[in-house]
Amino acid sequence: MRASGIYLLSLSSLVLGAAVRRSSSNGTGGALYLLENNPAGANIVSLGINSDGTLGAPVRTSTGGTGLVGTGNQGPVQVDSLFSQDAVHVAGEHLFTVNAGSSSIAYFHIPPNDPTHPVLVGEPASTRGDVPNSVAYSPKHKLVCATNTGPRAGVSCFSITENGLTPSGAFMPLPLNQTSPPTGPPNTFSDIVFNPAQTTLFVTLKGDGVNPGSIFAFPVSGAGVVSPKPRVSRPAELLTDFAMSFINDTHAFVADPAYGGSFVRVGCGLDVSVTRKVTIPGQVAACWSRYDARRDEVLVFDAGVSDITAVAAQSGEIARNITGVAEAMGQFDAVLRGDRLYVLENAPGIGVYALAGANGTSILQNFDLSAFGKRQFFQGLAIYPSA
Ligand SMILES: *[C@@H]1O[C@H](CO)[C@@H](O)[C@H](O)[C@H]1NC(C)=O
Ligand SMILES: *[C@@H]1O[C@H](CO)[C@@H](O)[C@H](O)[C@H]1NC(C)=O
Ligand SMILES: *[C@@H]1O[C@H](CO)[C@@H](O)[C@H](O)[C@H]1NC(C)=O
Ligand SMILES: *[C@@H]1O[C@H](CO)[C@@H](O)[C@H](O)[C@H]1NC(C)=O
Ligand SMILES: CC(=O)N[C@H]1CO[C@H](CO)[C@@H](O)[C@@H]1O
Repeated sequence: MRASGIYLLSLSSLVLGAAVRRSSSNGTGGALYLLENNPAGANIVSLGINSDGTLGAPVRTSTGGTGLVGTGNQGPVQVDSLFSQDAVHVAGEHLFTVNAGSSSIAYFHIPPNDPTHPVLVGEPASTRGDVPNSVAYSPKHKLVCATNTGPRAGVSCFSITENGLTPSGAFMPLPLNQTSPPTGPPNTFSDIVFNPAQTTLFVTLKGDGVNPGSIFAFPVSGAGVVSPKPRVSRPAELLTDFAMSFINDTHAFVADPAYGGSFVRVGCGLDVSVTRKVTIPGQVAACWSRYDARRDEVLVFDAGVSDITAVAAQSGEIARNITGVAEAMGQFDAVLRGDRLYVLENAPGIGVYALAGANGTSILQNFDLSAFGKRQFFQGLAIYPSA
């Protein structure tokens, strides 16, 4: 009697929950996600996307863990709390993010008919390292890997299962002398990415302010096993190796807030060398980048400049300036889908751009998040569907 009463109660709350959910996601263009890296409890913030690309109201979903804010010259940093790109990653109906404070990776399933309510799959999995700050996924190998930029520094990988994440291989330590919270941005990992063929896993490490940074290239076997012995490259031109964006399997762009960024070539031995240094005039901190395959351009986002720089991938020349939202005061993590570009701003907001149209590039929306949450905790940007 009692048990069936509880059953009825939970059934009615389920039905109610479903009704509320349906009415809150009227957009038909999927969802945009960012991490709220809050030490008191981290969340994925989901914004529904309307068919024209504009954003709807933000919704929080707990990551089942806690965030952590890095330390700068003047105490806890106010923006880019993880010193990274790719704190949130979406592939197919999978979403992955980092719990920097609880040193775990959260894996969500995105319901296609309700993408603003991603559902945790199992419990977040311990990284066996400290302070995970960037995450990558290989669909081919069903493998998730993350950088840990705290005292136990290195890379951890997991296989995805119906019940959550299970460790794949041992923790792979990398030489980094850090604390928790980490002190940065110098001397922290920035980005982790698979090359397009998913045969190699790359990690970027910023230099310490005196010496160049490093790029670690871990070979991935056909069976999806990541070799714990990376090839390490330290090209003299790369000082503050930040976001790494692949153009194809042998060429990538590495953003460098010391001057703009560099095009690099990956050799047969996985050695990484600079083919062209791109100095961006007026740059302040060019940390984030994305490759736009439609226009064969790399877009570079600067924490201190509202305009976005487009660099032609073929020639390596700066192609154009994209006028950014004036109130943005800088551009951070970004994600592209077709002709739509979404950028997390230095200000508490997200800029939505149309990259092609009758009048060229235009600003579609400046979505204000100031009433929603604290800018300090916003990190990463990902989109569903991703193409
Ligand atoms: C690590 O960093 C601390 C603090 O900067 C320093 O005292 C220590 O000597 C470093 N250890 C190594 C092995 O470099
Ligand atoms: C990869 O991209 C570079 C830079 O745009 C280009 O020069 C090269 O031809 C490309 N390689 C292949 C195999 O497409
Ligand atoms: C981009 O625009 C800004 C502001 O108009 C200007 O200062 C800068 O020189 C431009 N950069 C390029 C590469 O055209
Ligand atoms: C292009 O600009 C014209 C003139 O400012 C405006 O009337 C028109 O709506 C714009 N079209 C698009 C697609 O933005
Ligand atoms: C994606 C999204 O939420 N779109 C719209 C849903 O409906 C509300 C209220 O009408 C709009 O404000 C959103 O933009």
